[in-house]
Amino acid sequence: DGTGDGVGADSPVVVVANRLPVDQVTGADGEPRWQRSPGGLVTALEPFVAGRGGAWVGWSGSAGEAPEPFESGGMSLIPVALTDDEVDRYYEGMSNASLWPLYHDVVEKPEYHRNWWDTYVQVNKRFAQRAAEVAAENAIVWVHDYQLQLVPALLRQQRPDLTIGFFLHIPFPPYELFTQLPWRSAIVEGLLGADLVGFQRPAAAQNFVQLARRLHDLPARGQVVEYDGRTVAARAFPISIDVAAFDELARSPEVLARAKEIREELGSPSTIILGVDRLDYTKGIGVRLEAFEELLEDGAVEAPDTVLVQVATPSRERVEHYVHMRETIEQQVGHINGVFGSIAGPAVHYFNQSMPREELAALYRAADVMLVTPYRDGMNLVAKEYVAARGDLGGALVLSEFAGAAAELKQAFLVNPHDIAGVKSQLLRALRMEPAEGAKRMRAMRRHLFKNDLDHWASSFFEALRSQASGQPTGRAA
Ligand code: GDG
Repeated sequence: DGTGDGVGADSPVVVVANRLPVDQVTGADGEPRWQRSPGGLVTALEPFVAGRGGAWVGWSGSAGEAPEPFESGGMSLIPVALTDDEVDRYYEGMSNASLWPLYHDVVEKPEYHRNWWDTYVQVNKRFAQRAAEVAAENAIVWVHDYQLQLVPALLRQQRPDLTIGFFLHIPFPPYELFTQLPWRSAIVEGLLGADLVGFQRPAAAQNFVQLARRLHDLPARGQVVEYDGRTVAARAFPISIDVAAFDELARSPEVLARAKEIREELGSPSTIILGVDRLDYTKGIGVRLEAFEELLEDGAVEAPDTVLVQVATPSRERVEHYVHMRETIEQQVGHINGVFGSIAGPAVHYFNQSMPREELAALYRAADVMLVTPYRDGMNLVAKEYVAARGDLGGALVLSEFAGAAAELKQAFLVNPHDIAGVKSQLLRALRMEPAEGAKRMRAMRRHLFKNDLDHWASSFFEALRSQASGQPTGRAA
């Protein structure tokens, strides 16, 4: 790369994430085969990984023996095996019933179990071991998310030649909450193994630096912590979507025709309100139902002239918190429809199903108001997809201040999801807004998104990682 630091634009890259970028499906012949997962993350990272001996280390998604490594899309995919017990304790337990609720401001009470933690350590070691085995000399390793926070330090112990980046997709809590965690020091030390720790928001990066200072007494200048004779940078890299691709999908004749058809199939209501989320307690689905119900009660809106369509994609169905929340939501929907539905149709159209991307795009295009009301969310890509889908400059976005996306989509109708009165009044404003005003807001948000797409996110992270690594006092050998 000309700088002689060995960390160049063409350094081999290894991605380490809980899941591989492919899903195992059963082909028409009944044989299992691999299919690329739909997520935008894969598309964004592929150019950095593929074609330079790059690899992706991750779990296949089913318990039991790991398949042999294989090539796909120019990358070597390296499956990591998890037993049934490990899925229970590392994935559903420690990751999704301890860390997930803790990092989302204890919206639900996190559970802490020593055997979950022991398994988390054991699985993190396995991921680090596999990454250490496959990474070429001086390679760049990019570790993802809360399931693998110990990997950076474990990897550095074995492979000091590597440049290590970490990105956390979910929020990072303040000192006062984080320090609940019985294994708080181990997690911070795990992350400090990286050269660069990336977060969705600047506040999360600050929380991390503060923890390093207060918990570990480490010197820090601005966003850079000194640790173990190196420096560790903490910075925000707000993630995005492939905006152009989503825009194009939402303009396709098929999607436009389907959007029209959706409105007709709903009984041609004058107003469609939409929610799309994984069925997760952080997403504030109940808040939306409550606000909508009160507006119906107040007579401010009427069903089925105004309907709420809620897609709640099944998620983490074996974790107890999720079982409860689903029951509560379904009861709420049943109640609203019982009271406000009619023979002409329900007030709330609820789907506990996963839908094709094209169908989501058509729903975005059909929706007059998009409701995104998480209590806490790292970013929230649904809000960005809605804006990307509205090339017609129609529609309005109601967005929680507690989603990372709120820092960027400033022309949305921002709400505090804990304040039902506020959600109701913002929803009414969005419903009653003049089209010209809506177009102005949408245009501004789209302008921001087109400049800040997923490629921009991935390349800013890599650029910052390279520059951080080449500035290390130890100097990575060329
Ligand atoms: C985590 C963080 C952060 C949803 N239902 C269906 C479906 N989806 C797609 C959406 C969107 C994605 O799933 C959800 O992304 P979000 O960002 O909204 O939320 P999380 O899953 O919680 O993601 C979050 C993200 O990581 C990235 O860093 O933004 O804060 O929590 O793309 O469209 N897709 C399809 N069918 C569905 O039924 N095809």
